[in-house]
Amino acid sequence: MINQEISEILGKMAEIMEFLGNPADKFRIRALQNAAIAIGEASDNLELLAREHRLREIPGIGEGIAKKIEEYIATGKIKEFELLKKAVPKGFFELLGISSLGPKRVKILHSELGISNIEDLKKAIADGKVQALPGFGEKSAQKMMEGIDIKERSKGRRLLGEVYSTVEEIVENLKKCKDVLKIVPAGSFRRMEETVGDIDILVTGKNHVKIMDYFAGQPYVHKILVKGDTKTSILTNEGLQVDLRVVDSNQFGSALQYFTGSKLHNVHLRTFAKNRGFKLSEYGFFKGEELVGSKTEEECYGALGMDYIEPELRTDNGEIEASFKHQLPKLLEPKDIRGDLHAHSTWSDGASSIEEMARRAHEQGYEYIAMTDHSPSLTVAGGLKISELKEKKREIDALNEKLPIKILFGTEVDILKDGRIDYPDEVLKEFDVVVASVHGHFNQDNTDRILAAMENPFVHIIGHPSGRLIGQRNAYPLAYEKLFKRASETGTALEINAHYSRLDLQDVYIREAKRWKCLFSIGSDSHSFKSLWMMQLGVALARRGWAEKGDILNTLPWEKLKKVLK
Ligand code: DGT
Ligand code: CA
Ligand code: CA
Ligand code: ZN
Repeated sequence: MINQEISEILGKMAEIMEFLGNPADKFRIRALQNAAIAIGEASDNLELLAREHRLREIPGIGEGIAKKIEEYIATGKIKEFELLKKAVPKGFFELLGISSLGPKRVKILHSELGISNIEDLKKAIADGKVQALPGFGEKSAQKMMEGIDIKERSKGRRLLGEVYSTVEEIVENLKKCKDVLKIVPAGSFRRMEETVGDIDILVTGKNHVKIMDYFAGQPYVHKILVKGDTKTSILTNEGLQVDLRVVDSNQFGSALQYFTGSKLHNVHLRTFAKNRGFKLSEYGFFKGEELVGSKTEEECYGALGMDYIEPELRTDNGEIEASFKHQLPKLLEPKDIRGDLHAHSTWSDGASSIEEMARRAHEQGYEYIAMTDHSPSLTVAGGLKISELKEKKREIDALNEKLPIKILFGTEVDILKDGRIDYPDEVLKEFDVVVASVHGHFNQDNTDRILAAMENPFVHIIGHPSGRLIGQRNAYPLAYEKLFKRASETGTALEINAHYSRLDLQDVYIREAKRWKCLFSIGSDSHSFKSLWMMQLGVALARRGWAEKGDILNTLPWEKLKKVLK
C-alpha cells in the first residue's frame, strides 16, 4: 500500500508542476511521472527496499526521487509536496478528476476565469464563459459537463480493481491475528460489484476486544471512525472505509448472508421467507420460534427450500425464484479459464515483453495467451504496421519453441469509422486470434460499425463492446439486440473485458446476450504482466451475468479452441 501512496504523491507533484508551468521543470515532471508509474507497478515493497538502500534498483528512480521516498517513509510526508500543494487552487485535484481536464487546461480555466473548483466550473459553463475561451468551445464544455456528471454519480465509490489488492492485504493481515478464526469479506466486494462504497469484513473469534485492538492498531489505519466490540470502522491511508464485524461462529452463516446483501436481495428474500412463515435476521433464520439456519449460508438458504445462491447473483434479478425452483446456472469458475485472449506487449503499448507476459501467464496456470497488439490506425498506442508483423510472429515462434505455454499470434485490430477492419483479409488470416475493437468516435451510435466487423470472416471477437470507461466515459449508443442476434448468427464472440476500468460487457448485457446464445471470451486487456490477475474480475463479471463454463471461449483447451477459431 505504501507503494500506491508514494506513486500517487509523485504523480500529483508532477501535475502541480505542470500546472505551474515553469519551463525549467520539464525534465523533473517527466522523471516524476515515470517514477510514479514504475512504483505503481513495482512488486517490491518500497519500505523494505529503502531499508536496504535499494530504491534505485527500480528503473526510473534516480537519486533525487529516492531521497523523496526515504523522506516519506521516515516522516510520513514530502515537504516539497506540502509546499507545492499551497501553490494550486483548493479544488485542483477535484478538477483533474474530470476525465477531459489536465493540469494545463485547469491552469487556463484558473487564470482566465478564476475557476478553482467544480462548482466554479459548472457555473462558468452555465454562463457560457468556458465555451468562449480560445481552444475550448461548445464541444469541450459539453464533455466537461458529462465528466462532472459521471464523477458526481460515482462520488466516493472506488473501482473494484483499485481496492482488490488492498482488501487481499487486509485479509492477510487479519489472518495474522491469533484471535481471529474465520474471515470473509462481505458486502459489495463479495458480490464483485464494479465499484464499492466501503469494504465490509466479517470475522469470527472469541476475544472481540483483542481483535478490534489489533485491527485498529495496524499501520494501514489512517483514522478510526467507530470502535466497538462488534463493529469497528476505519479509514485506510488511501481513504477507503473498512467496517470490521466480529460475529459468533454459530451465527456466521446468517450474518454473512445479511452483510453480503445486496440490500435488494435481502429485502426480497425476507418477504419471500415471511410469506412462508420464516423470520430472517443476521442472528439466524427462524421458522416460528425454531432456529432453522445460522451456521453456514448453505444451511440458511437450504432451510428456506432454496439452493445456495452465489454472492455475484444476489442482485434481486430473479435469482431467488430460480434458486427455489432449483434452476440456478452452474456458474463459471476461475479454475475453468485456460488462457487469456486479450493482452498487449511492448510491440504496441504494453510495458512487458511477450516473454514476460507468457511466463506470468504460465505461472497463473494457463495453457495459452494471445498477444493482441494494436493495429496501425491506433498510432497513439504504437499500432503495428503490416511490415512489423512478420518479426513479431518470428519472436512468438521462437518463444513457443522454448516456453511451456502456447503463445497465440493475435491482434486487437481497429474497427475504422466506416466499419472496415484496419488490416486487409490476407493479413488477418495469418493471426491465430483477431479481436476487433472500436477505439474512436465514441459519441455516435456504433452499432453499424460493429455489425460490419462481425461480417468479416477473420474477426473472432468484438473487444470491449460498449466502449465505456467506468466513471470516465459512458458507453456509446448501441442497438444491443441487433448486435447479439448477429453475433450469435456469425459465431462472433463478445468480449467480457476484465480490465478494472472497463468491465465491458456489463452483467445485464451478458445475461441478455446469453439468451441469444452468444459466445463470450474473457480478456484481461493487460498492458503489463502485473495486470494478468484482472482475469478474476472478468470471471466475476461473467458470473454476475449468469455465465456458465460452456459460454466462454477461453475455457476450451487449445486443441479445441483452435478448431473453433478456424
Ligand atoms: P457499498 O458499500 O455501497 O458498495 O454496498 P454494500 O452492499 O456493501 O452496502 P453496505 O456496506 O452499506 O452494507 C453491507 C451489507 O449489509 C449490505 O450489502 C446488506 C447489509 N445491510 C446493510 N444495511 C442494510 C439494511 O438496511 N437492510 C438490509 N436488508 N440489509 C442491509
Ligand atoms: Ca460495503
Ligand atoms: Ca459498510
Ligand atoms: Zn482496446
